[in-house]
Parts: sequence; structure tokens; C-alpha cells
Amino acid sequence: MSNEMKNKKDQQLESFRVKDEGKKLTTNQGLKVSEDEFSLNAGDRGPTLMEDFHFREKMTHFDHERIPERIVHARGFAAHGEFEVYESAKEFTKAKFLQDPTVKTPVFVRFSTVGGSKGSAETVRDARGFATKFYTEEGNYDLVGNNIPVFFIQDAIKFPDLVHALKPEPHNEIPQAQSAHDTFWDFIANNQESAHMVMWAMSDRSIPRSFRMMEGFGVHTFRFVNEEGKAHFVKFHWKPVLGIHSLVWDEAQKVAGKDPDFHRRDLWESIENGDFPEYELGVQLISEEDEFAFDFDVLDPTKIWPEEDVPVKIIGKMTLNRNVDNVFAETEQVAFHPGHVVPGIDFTNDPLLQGRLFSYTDTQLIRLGGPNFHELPINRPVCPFHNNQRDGYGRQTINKGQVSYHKNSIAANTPAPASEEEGGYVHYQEKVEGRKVRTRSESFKDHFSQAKLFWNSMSDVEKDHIVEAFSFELGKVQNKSVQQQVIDMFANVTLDLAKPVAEAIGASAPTEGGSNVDKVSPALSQENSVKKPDTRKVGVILDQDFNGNEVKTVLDELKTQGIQPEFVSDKLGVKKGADGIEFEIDHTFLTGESVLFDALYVVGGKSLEQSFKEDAIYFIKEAFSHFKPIGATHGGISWLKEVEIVEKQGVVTGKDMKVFSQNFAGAIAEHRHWNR
Ligand code: HDD
Repeated sequence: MSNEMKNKKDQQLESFRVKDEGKKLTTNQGLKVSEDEFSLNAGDRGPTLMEDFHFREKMTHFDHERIPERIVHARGFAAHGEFEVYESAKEFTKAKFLQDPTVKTPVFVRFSTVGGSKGSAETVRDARGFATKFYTEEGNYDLVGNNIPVFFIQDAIKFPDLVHALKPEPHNEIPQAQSAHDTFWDFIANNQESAHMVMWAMSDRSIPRSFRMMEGFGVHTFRFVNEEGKAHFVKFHWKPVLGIHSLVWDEAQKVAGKDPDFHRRDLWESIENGDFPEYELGVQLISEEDEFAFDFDVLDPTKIWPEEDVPVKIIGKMTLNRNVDNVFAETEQVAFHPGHVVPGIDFTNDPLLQGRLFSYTDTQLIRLGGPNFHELPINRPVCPFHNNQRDGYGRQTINKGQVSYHKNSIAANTPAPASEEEGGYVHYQEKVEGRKVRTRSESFKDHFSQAKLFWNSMSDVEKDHIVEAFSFELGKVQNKSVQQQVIDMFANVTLDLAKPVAEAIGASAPTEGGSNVDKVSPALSQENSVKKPDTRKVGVILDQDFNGNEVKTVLDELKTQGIQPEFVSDKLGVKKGADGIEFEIDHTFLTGESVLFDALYVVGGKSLEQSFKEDAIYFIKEAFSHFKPIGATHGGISWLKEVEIVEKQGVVTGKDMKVFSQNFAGAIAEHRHWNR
């Protein structure tokens, strides 16, 4: 791509990119190195000499290559992209990047799990981070959200406690990347404001199929301020164009072993294939006058604004279209902060947000080693930046001149503050009054109504999954009292949940309780999400002597619908049809696994090997047990018959290849088929 075609951030990064291929090896001082396999020794059997500057430099750099991982969200993966607004949001905010539909703002998005270490598996049960850096003309704006719209706690002062309880227990550092242990659930039972988020965490939302198929939320209530100074409360939403889809729990656990990099691989490959992930940006707006018009406090981060009451207005779209060049330089060194705002976007008194405004810079100081992390290529704004800050570890810029203070006369009092008209950030002049107290408003104390709203809004299958998730998590808890406390806590939500979980874990089942909220918010159920076949992976199981032409017809048809077939067989290499048509095999039964596909297409063949059939049937049975679409033609149909899974929901067979392909693509779009 020519430099003019690149967006502003990409152009800026270009000046930092280095290509080492084809070059001579040098030290960091630029000295060409003549030998890189033997250190400088006193004699060919003697000791290494201190004088060996090449050895010392290479080793010292290596010894210092690790930086502290993020205390939370350590395991993450990121991509570049662009954001465009559909029409000006001028009525509500003066933020420049939300005004002009012809402007494309470069973005960098990092997705993450929360609890696990940097090397942990990606399909664990957890919230997912969804952090977006917009490189706007007015400075960087960071929307540092999650894929769950509420949070565990209401006040940031509890964050260290929450994270200590979630992380591996300190005495034995077990378990990794899991909430299914005593301290996490002990924290939950003793901090009941977490009830609503726990419902989400135990739902399918916390085992997403893909980063491309999950929503993102700013969680907090922020403020939009327009040119006239009028403010609205605002909540931000990212809506994935492919819809919201999840794995099933058994599958998620198996994928964690078979491919711990499942989500990053999926994102990386989609972008490499040109299947660019897209998310629409939505906003919910509440006028300042309506601050107290709802049965929740708009400042409470454990509450949603039901979409049916406060509609989500879609204002733009983000497209992720470029993978990083270097994960450490970009993904690891990117520094997000909810306090990175631009004029037109401001904060509220949400006590969780207020605490976050401190924590993020603080953490970058230890993680990135000093106050100059804004100079790292990935963190630099694309607009100019000037101030009187100087020095510190790793300073890059060479600020010229005598003056590094304000006010001054020598540099005509520059760099000078900008007026509001010139783009200077002016904080919203909210009136604040009160005594210094360590308390929380009564309006934050209803912890169960929205947890019940969430439950009411789930389909029967989603409810079953929540019961199973609680039963699994609490089943792993050793402490009987903690188990019982959690059961008693969730009896406040609904006995339909508390009772079956109590039975599953041998706790005493509550007989009374339950919130009387009967409201439903259909937007909360994934069953009502967009369903498309695009980018779904189908494992095509085939052996020798199949009807190549017919298989080709099916695959071509599936591909026109955006479906991606990959061949699975007993061996790598080429498999030949009876008509001479050949297919290159992508995976063997050993290297592939049914859990790595969205669907299976069983072609079969004429293998005389019993082991082939056994392996294929293992795949089929597992995919069936995970409610996945299964298609079969030719000999494949007889294998399905053998294991009695024909004429079941989402199992498609056929002799007319065109009709079969259409029906199978329809079944794939449905994602899962629960009624089996
Ligand atoms: Fe946080 C990282 C999202 C509450 C303190 N947080 C971090 C990341 C995301 C979130 C997505 C990873 C950013 C990246 O990819 O680099 N955090 C949230 C959301 C919250 C939230 C949606 C609730 C609404 N966080 C929260 C609180 C505190 C923190 C209450 C502390 C008071 N979060 C941090 C942190 C991290 C972080 C320790 C670790 C690494 C980093 O900041 O850069 O400062």
C-alpha cells in the first residue's frame, strides 16, 4: 500500500517500522558482527571473556525482555481498523470524530480475557475486554469496555479485592483463568452488588464463539456535551454485524486444550482472509432532566438501561482491517485509559469510573516503565502534542529551546492553553455539593431486580446453561458454607435458579425468596441476535472415491454464502474422487477436532479402514452433542444412520446437491440446534 493510501496512524507507524530481512547483523550500536555462534573465549576450550561486548549486549537485552503483564486483561489480542460515523451526532456531542461521515478515524482495538495470565487459554468462562483507541484529530479517545454491560462492583475501591478473589488463590496459585473456586464465590456472596454481573458471567455471554461475535459496552454512564454546552447521559454499545454467538461449555473447555489461541487465531485469520470484523457503534441517551426518571440510578455501573426503554441509536461503524506487525510493540505496549477523552465526551460521578480514572495511568507507569509511554509508537496521538513535560526513562522527543515551564515570557508564553473555541478541553460544569462521606446512596442498593430481568429475558436453553454454569462453578467450590451463601444470595433473584443449583451441588434448597420483577428485555437474549452463515468453518470429512463433482457443487454453493470449508481425513495430502477430482486435506483426525468447526459436512467415501469410520463417527457424535449443524451426502448418510442421528434438528441430508447446500447453509446460519 502506498503511504498516501494509509490512514494517518498507519503512516505514523510506518516511520517506526524496521525490516531486518536481507540485512547484515549488527550490534545496537550499528557495528557489523562477524560471528554470532561462538562467544569470545580464551582459547577454544577456555572461559568467555568480559570483553565480549556482542555477547554481553545480546544476553543483557534478552535478560530484560519481559515486562510485567497487565494485572487484569493480561491475555489479549488486537487489530487496527477504522471508524466512520453514519451521520453527524452534532445534536448531542461536539466530538469532532462523530461529526463528519466522510471522515475515517483510525482505531486500534484490543480484546482480552480478564482473569488469566498472558499465556492462558482464550475460551475460558470470563468477561472479555473490548478496548478501543480512536486516534482522532483532537487527541486519542479510549473507550475501554467489556462484552458485558455491567460490572461486579459499584465502587473502584473494591477492585483490588475483586481481582484478588478472582485470581489464582495465593497459597497455591490454583486455578488459572477460572472463576470456579472458593475465593471468587466467597467474594460474590459477601458483595451482593455483584448479582447482576454474575448472571451475565454465568450465561453464554462469557464463552463467546469469536471476538467478532460479541457485543462491547462502555459500561459506565458518560456525558455527551454539544457545541451549545448541553449535556446528555450516554452509554456506548458495540453491536457485532455477525450477531452475538457463543460456544457451549463442554466445547469451550475442550477448545482451551486443543487450541488455546482459538480467539486470536480466529481474529487473525479473518483479517488475513479479508473478512473484516465489523461493529456498529450505538448510543443510549438520557437527558439531564431525566436523571431521576428511572427505577435505577444512572450512575450505578451494575445497571443496564433496558434497550426497550432507552433505544440504542446506531451512529457509526468500526471495521477491523489490519493485523499488527509486532504483537509486543503494538498489542502489549498499547496503553488504554478511560480518562483519555476529547471535547464533547465527559465523565459522570459513577464511583467505579471515578476510581478507574486514577488506576490506568498508574498501572502503565509500572508496566511500561515510566512516564513516557505516550511516546511509544502505538500510543502516540496523530495530532501534534506540545507541553512542558520533559525527561524520564526512555524519552524519545528532543524538545528544543530554553523554556519548559508555564507561564513564561521567553517563548511568548507558549505552548499556550487553547480556548474552548480553539479546541481546548473544558470540563462540564456540573454542580457538586456534599459532605465528605464514605457511604453510598440508597438508590444503588437494589441488587436483584435487574438480575431477575436478565433471567426473565433468557430463552429456556439459555436458562439451562446458566443453571449448568452455576452448578459447575459452585461444584468446584470446596467450602460448604460459601456454596450455601451463594445459593441463598441467588434465591433473592429466582428460585428457578437457586433450587436446581442447590440440588446439583448438594446444598440445602431455598423454599422462599425470588424477586417479583416480571419485566422482560428481549434484547438481552442471544437467541434474538443476527444469524448469518458468513465466515462459519465447516469440517468436510471425506475419504477416497467420493463423487468429486457433487462435492465441488456443494462447496461452491457454501462458499457463495461466505462459509469456509476445510477438509478433514485420516492423512494429509490429496484425496481423489471416483471421477478424478482431487482435494487437498487441511487437517487429520489427529490435528483437527470437531470442536474447532462450526459444522460438519460428512461426505464419506470408500475407506476399508475401520479406524477411519471410528474417527469420523467420533467427530460426528461430538459435533452433534454440541448442537452443531451436520450435513451428509453420499456414503456419509449411512454413517449418520448407523449412529442414529438422522432426522434430527439441524441434521441435513440430501441427494440433490443444490437443495442440500441451501438447506445446510440455512442450518449453519442458525448456529446451534437445541431441540435434539
Ligand atoms: Fe479495567 C485494564 C475494562 C474496571 C483497572 N480494564 C482493562 C482493560 C479493559 C478494562 C478492557 C484492558 C485494556 C487493554 O486491552 O489494555 N475495567 C474495564 C471495565 C471496567 C473496569 C469495562 C468496569 C466498568 N478496571 C476497572 C476498575 C479498575 C480497573 C474499577 C481499578 C480501579 N483495568 C484496570 C487496570 C488495567 C485494566 C489495572 C490493567 C492493565 C491496564 O489497566 O492497562 O488499570
